[in-house]
Amino acid sequence: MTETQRFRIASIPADGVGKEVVAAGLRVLDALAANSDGAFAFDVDEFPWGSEYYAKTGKMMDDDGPEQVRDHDAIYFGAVGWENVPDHISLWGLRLRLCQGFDQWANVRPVQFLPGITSPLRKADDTELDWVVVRENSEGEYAGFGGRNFAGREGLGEIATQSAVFTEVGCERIMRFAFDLARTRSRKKVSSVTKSNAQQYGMVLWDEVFTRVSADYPDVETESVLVDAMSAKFVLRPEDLSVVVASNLNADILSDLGSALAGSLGLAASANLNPERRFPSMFEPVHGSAPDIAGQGVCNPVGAIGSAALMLEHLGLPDEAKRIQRAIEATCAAGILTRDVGGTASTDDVTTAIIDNLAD
Ligand code: GGG
Repeated sequence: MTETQRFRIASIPADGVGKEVVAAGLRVLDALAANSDGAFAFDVDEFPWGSEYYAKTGKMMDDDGPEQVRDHDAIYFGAVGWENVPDHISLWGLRLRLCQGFDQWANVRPVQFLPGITSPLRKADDTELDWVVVRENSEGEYAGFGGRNFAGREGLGEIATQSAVFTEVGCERIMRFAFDLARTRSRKKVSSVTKSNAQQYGMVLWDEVFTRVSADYPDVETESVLVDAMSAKFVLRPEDLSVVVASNLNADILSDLGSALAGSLGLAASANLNPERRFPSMFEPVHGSAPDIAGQGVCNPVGAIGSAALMLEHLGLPDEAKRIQRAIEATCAAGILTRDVGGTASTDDVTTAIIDNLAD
């Protein structure tokens, strides 16, 4: 018998529904491993970081937190944000500390239209829709560059600046990532999104790098679209999209719009990748901690379970990733849905149905 391939996963459920959906995703991974005839297994270390940890320690994670998770094969993350901690402290203290510290510069966010889910988009009834938002995840508007002047000025009060940082290297690597991804898809097209008419420095650099990089991919169609026009296009001409590459903030907003069009934010999966594999990559649902429904057992686990599938693909288990994806589709098609997508099933019901459908 061949030796079992073991994967070390750092699980960080963090806040609110993050705890419920990560538990659901881990159940699915356990079920897959149990049925693998010893081919692979997951050794999961859970870290208690998040807003409750902050209430006890004054920190979102340990000072040496990144060191503690660094040797893992991947990080499985839930969601961050709770009312006891200002949002910018919780985001920068945990999620962004990991994304930026581990140079997870590519954030891949597929927008998938699943069978059995009613989209608010009329075209979703009869047009095949599926695109991927590739988010620049290391700089741009999230560079954390700026300051506040507490002295204030007569009549003006306090002053704050927040600068976006665009580097040629940062733009080029995310664009090449998007083009390489487009080459693996049936529609070979990359749409680049900026607001370069108004933001004439960083985003004009982005446009110029896009033009230069495109020349190396003559087989891939391209377009450059302003973010306001792209928001309209998500609604009006989504069939024309395949890979959409955008800066940190623009892609964050667009991917929420895409998930809402696909039926719910609860469905959307995401991968924060360090493509060079110098650091662990991190997999998490796009949604946040959803305090309004947290702890009730009703949140949608599909985004987190889809993120576990992206993690398996990254770990070199593409067939198992496809099994999870097919099980998600079968479960939705059978109408086993949580209430955000019009159903009455609980988080556990949907998770159990996905596990049952893994066998097919
Ligand atoms: N699971 C995703 C998550 O926790 N997101 C929290 C959030 O507020 N994210 C903002 C961002 O990533 O820009």
